[in-house]
Amino acid sequence: MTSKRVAIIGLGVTGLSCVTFFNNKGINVTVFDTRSAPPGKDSLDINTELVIGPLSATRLSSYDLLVVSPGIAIATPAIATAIEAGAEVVGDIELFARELATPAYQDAKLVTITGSNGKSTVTTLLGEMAAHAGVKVGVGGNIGVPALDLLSPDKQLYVLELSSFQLETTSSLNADVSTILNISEDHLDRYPSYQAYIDAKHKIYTQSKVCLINRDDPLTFTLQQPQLSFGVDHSEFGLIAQQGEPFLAQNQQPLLPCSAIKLSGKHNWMNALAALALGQQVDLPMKAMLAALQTYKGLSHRCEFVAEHQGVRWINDSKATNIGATQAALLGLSETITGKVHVILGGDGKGADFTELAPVLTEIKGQIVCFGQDAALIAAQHPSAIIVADLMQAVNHIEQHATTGDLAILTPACASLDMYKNFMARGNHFIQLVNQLTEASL
Ligand code: UMA
Ligand code: ADP
Repeated sequence: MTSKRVAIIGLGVTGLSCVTFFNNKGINVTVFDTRSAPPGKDSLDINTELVIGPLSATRLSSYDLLVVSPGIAIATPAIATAIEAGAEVVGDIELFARELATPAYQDAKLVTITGSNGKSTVTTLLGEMAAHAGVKVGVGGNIGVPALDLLSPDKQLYVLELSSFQLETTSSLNADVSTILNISEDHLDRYPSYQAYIDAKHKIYTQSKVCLINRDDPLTFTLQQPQLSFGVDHSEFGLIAQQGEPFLAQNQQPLLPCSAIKLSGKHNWMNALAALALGQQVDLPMKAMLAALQTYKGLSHRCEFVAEHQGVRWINDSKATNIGATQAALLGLSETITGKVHVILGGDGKGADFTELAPVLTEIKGQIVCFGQDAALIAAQHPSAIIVADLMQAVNHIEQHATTGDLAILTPACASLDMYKNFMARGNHFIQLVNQLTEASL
C-alpha cells in the first residue's frame, strides 16, 4: 500500500480517522472536501494537503486509492470517473477490516450490526453485555466513534454499527456474526431505488461467518448459511408466555421476564433478543448478558420519557428519522396507556413514501400535529392532521388538547436537518419545551 497515492474524500470524523490511520503508517495522503469549512479542518496536521471545493474528476483520477467518507456517494460523478480510470475505492470500515485481518488482531472477535432501526440500541446493549462479562470491547462505527479509532491490540471484541453508506464501500469484513435487524424505507434521497438500499444492507451477510436474521422481516432473510434467528414467536431466540407473562426465551426455555428489561416497547424486546443471539455467538456468558439487560436504560432520544405534566406522559423519540421507527414507537407504546396518543411528526422526509404511515395514523385517537419541510406530505395521510409552524406550536397545541392518561410523543419519521443541526438538537428543544410547560404550571 505504501507506494500508492491515497486520497481521503471528506474531512468529518471519518476522514480525520483515516488521515490519522495513514499517518501512523508513515503514508502521506491528500484530503478533499466540498465544504468551505470542513469540520475536521482545525485538527488536520499542517503537513497534510487539503483541497477544498468541488471534486475534480481529473485530479481524483491521479490517485490509486480513494477513501470515501460515508456522507459522500460513490456515484458522485468525479468519484465515478476516477473509479472508471482505475482507482480503487474503499471506506474507513474496509480499512478497519484489512487491519483487523493482520496478526496483531488475530484473537479479536467482531460483531457487525445493521438495519433501518435499532442499530444503536443493539450495538450499545451488546457493548454493555460484553463489559458486564469483563470482556475488553470497542464499540463504534455509525454510532459515532469511527471504527479505525477503536483499533487497539488489547481489545478482545469489536462491536460495529454499520450504515448502508459504510457497507457500500466495504468488502473484506470477516465478522464472527452479523445481523440485519430490520429493513424499512430510508435514505431514498441517496439511492436510485429501495432495492439498491436493501442490497447495500445485505452486503453485511456476505462478510460474516454466521448471519442473524429477523423472522418477522422477510427483507432480512438470506440464503447464506449458517444462520440463526430472532422474532416474536417461540423458536430459537423468541418470546414465550408463562402464566400470561411474556418472557425472552431461547429454544422455548425462559431466559428473563420482559418486565425485567429496562427498555420500553415491544420493539426493544426484539432488540434484546438480537443482542442475546449476537452475544452468544461470541461466547459472552448468558448470565452477564441478562444482568446487563436489567440495568441498561437505553439511549437518549429513543422513546425517552421526558416528564409527566397534568397526567400526560411526554416522550421524546427524536431519533425516529424514518417511517419504520415511528411505526414501532406508536404501536409499541400505545399498548402501554389507557388514554389517547398525540403525535408530533415532520421534518425532512428524505424522499420517503408517507402513504405507508397512513395505517398506523388511523389508530391514533388524539392530535396529529405536523411541522417542518414535509409537513404537508405527512398531514395528507390523515383527515384530522394539522400543520403548525414549529415544534413550539406543536407542543402547545397538544398541551391544550391532551387530558389525564394520554401520551404525547415526538416521533417525527423524518430527519431534522431542515430545522435543526441534528436529531439531538431537535430532541433537546422538545425536552426544553416540555419542561417549560411543567415549570409554567408550578
Ligand atoms: N459532506 C460534504 N462534502 C464532503 C464531505 C461530506 O458535503 O466533502 C457532507 C455529507 O454529505 C454529510 C456530512 O457532510 O451530510 C457529513 O459527512 P461525513 O462523511 O463527513 O460524515 P462523518 O462526520 O465522517 O460521520 C460519518 C457518519 N455520517 C454519515 O454517514 C452522513 C456518522 O453517522 C458516523 O457516526 C461517523 O461517520 C462515524 O462512523 C451519522 C449519520 O447520520 C450519525 N449516519 C446515517 C444514519 O445513521 O442515518 C447513515
Ligand atoms: P438506529 O441506530 O438504527 O437509528 P436507534 O437504536 O438509534 O436505531 O433507534 C432509532 C429509532 O428507531 C428510535 O426512534 C427507536 O425508538 C426506534 N427503534 C429502535 N429499535 C427498533 C426496532 N427494533 N424496530 C423499529 N424501530 C426501532
